[in-house]
Formats: sequence, C-alpha cells, structure tokens
Amino acid sequence: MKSLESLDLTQIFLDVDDLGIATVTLNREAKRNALDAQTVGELVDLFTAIPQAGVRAVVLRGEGTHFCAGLDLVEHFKEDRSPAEFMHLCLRWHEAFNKMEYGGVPVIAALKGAVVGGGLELASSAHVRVADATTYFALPEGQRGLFTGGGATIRVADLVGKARMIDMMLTGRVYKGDEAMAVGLCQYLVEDSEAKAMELARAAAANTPLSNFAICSAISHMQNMSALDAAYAEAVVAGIVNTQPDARGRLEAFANKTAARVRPE
Ligand code: 1HE
Repeated sequence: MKSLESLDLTQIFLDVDDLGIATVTLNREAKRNALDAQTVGELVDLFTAIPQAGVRAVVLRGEGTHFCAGLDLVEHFKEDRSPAEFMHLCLRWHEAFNKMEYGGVPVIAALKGAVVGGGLELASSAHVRVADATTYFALPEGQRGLFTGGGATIRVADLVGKARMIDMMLTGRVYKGDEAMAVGLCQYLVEDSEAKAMELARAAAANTPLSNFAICSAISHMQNMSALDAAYAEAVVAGIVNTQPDARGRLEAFANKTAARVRPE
C-alpha cells in the first residue's frame, strides 16, 4: 500500500487539509481536463491509497472553467488503438472509478462547465454531485463515433434512467440547470459548487469513518445483489457499524438529550 506522499502525480494535484479532507484536482486545464491514460492511471493509484490514508472525505474538482471533457480524443486518435488495447484501457477506467465508488470514503464532485462523456462517467462515480450555473452534462460519444467505456451504461443509467441516457447519446442532448437537477444528474445546484462541495465534505467528514465506509461502499454493493442477499448483507454491515465503540458517545448524547435534533432548515 503506497502512502499519499509517495504517489507520483503529474496530472492530478492533491491537497489534504487538517480535517483530513482531500481536494483532488484534475490538472490539465489546457486540455479541459480530458482523461488521458496517464491521468486514469493516477486516479487508480490515488483512489487505491486514499481509503487507508486517513482521508475523511474527498472533493473532486477540475482546474479551470470545465470539470472534465472526457476521453482524451487526441491521444485516442494518435494512438490508433486496437480493440484489445482500448478494452484494457477501459478496464483501467473501471478500476479507477470502482475504487472511487466502492472505496468507502465520501467523494463529492464539484462541477462546472463541461461534464461530458468520460467526464460524466467520472462525476457519476462520486457519491454526491454539486453543480453551478455553468455546469452542463452530455454524452457526445454518438457524435464522435464512439461509445461509453467508463461505466456510463451502469452509473449514468442509474442516475437518469435508460431512456434518458439513450436520448442523450443518440441526439447529443445537453442537460443543465434545473433540468439537470430534475433528472438526477446532480443533487445540488448552487452559485459556488466548490464552496458547497467543501461544506458537504466537512459535514460528511464529521460522521464516523465506519459509517461512511458503509454508506460509500455497502449501498453500491447491495445494488448489485438480489433483494434477499442485500437484506442479509445489510444486517451484517449494520451489526458491525451500529455496535461500533465510536458510536457510543453519540448515542449517549442522544439518550442524555444533549445531541442535536433532526430539524428542517
Ligand atoms: C481535448 C478534449 C478532449 C478539449 N480530448 N483534447 N469528449 C468530447 O467530445 C468533448 C470534447 N471537447 C469539447 O467539446 C470542448 O473542448 C469543450 C466543450 C470541453 C471545451 O470547449 P473550449 O472552447 O473551452 O475548448 P477547446 O478550444 O475546444 O479546447 C481547448 C483545448 O483542449 C484544445 O487543445 P489545443 O491543443 O488545441 O489547445 C482541445 O483539443 C483540447 N480538448 N477536449 C482531447 N476530450 C472511456 S470512453 C469515454 C468516451 C468519451 O469520453 S467521448 C466524449 C469525449
């Protein structure tokens, strides 16, 4: 297991603050943060290391005015890949995104500008998506002579449903603003997506790490199971999480009437 300090990151900038909140920045502004093979490899390394590095939550952002322009189309053109080569590249994308989604550490995506193609596949691997007025979502693969390869058929279809995803891919439909919220592409639409993402990361980081581990891995795993198996797995996970020593103080505070109550804002 590599520590965060020993990672050799050239396309991604990493900053971890005193609260253990990691800001992960796609750092290819000149290429609109398009995902080349090197960046995908760095995402694999980073999200392999994060779950055991004491990180409490992650804010994922892009440098510049766009979150991510998807697959590096110029690299893809120049490499002139064989089917097997591209299949193996897609498996690396899946490795990176699965480590994000199933890693047990909350990942909050701070979105702006283009969240397109593989950029939307990346965003849909985060646990929470925060958009601003500039953010727009699209799957332009159809127009480029391509198909999704980074998990959109699973995660984007989960967010918006099969029919909307097919429409986006066939017709190049672009979603933004209230409509993007309404179809489930983002959960927050705010003026400053980065500030809001950090606020949400701080809120998530205040939970016990074991609760967050369950929330940010078990729910995804359970979606892949039969209802019967998921119910069994839920009971097992709850057996571990709901009896954790870290929760005793929180439960005691509730029993003593000193804990905050759940109220609408
Ligand atoms: C890129 C990429 C890229 C920009 N690969 N280099 N994704 C797409 O189809 C989206 C393609 N990109 C765009 O539509 C636009 O670039 C943006 C809307 C994202 C931004 O527009 P803009 O006007 O701010 O920038 P630009 O002038 O188009 O691009 C600036 C530079 O970024 C330019 O490079 P330069 O060397 O000429 O300065 C662009 O070539 C470069 N650039 N986007 C490579 N995507 C696992 S399968 C996933 C399949 C997919 O993701 S398909 C969807 C691909």
